[in-house]
Amino acid sequence: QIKGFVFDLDGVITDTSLYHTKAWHQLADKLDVTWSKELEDGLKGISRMDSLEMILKAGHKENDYTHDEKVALATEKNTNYVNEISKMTPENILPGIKAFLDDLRANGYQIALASASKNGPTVLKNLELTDYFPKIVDPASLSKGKPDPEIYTKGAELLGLAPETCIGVEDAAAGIEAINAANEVSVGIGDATLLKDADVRFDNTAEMTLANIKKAMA
Ligand code: B16
Ligand code: MG
Repeated sequence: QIKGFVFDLDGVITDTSLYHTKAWHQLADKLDVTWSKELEDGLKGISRMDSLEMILKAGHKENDYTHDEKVALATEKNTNYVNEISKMTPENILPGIKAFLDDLRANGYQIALASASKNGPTVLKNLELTDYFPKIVDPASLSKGKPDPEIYTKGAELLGLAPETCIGVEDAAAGIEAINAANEVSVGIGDATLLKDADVRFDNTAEMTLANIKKAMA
């Protein structure tokens, strides 16, 4: 019996993953690290500092910078990202998401946000969706990022629900891994190969409806 939904933000509620990608790609170019689709997919859902490490490792440069220099590089990426999200409006909500959230509310499901992004509350505000997410896991409170289950475990805890009664929604492989390890039901949005471990998967957000989820879980 499903009672709650725990949502990823970037790539599920809105397409900020495009802005994250753009800002990291720009930094990778500056650092002379070759950009690839593999790197792009691998970065999704990964925390800011872990993302930087992943990029540096891809270029075998992880030992070339001090901790303070790494923080400065991550801050530079974030400044570019924050500039992009400052222009966001409710028009940036992905197709069907608003209707889906309304449907969840109308049917008494509880809703929480499990985004690795420290910019999550700002994005929700710009999308005018803050009211839908009374419970938000604070990414700064986490000891480990996705694919560790911690963020999804905390999401269920915030809702006061057993993990088995929660559905987690994700666009990233690392996120699906986290949901599965937290013992929640995983719903993936996107590529079938990338999200092969999702319990239920849709090509895009427009296909994610309560009826379609129930059908897929039956
Ligand atoms: P920030 P999600 C994740 O958000 C993004 O997918 C990932 O690309 C980003 O690096 C991470 O948030 C941290 O974001 O730098 O804004 O704190 O997909 O978990 O909603
Ligand atoms: Mg995501």
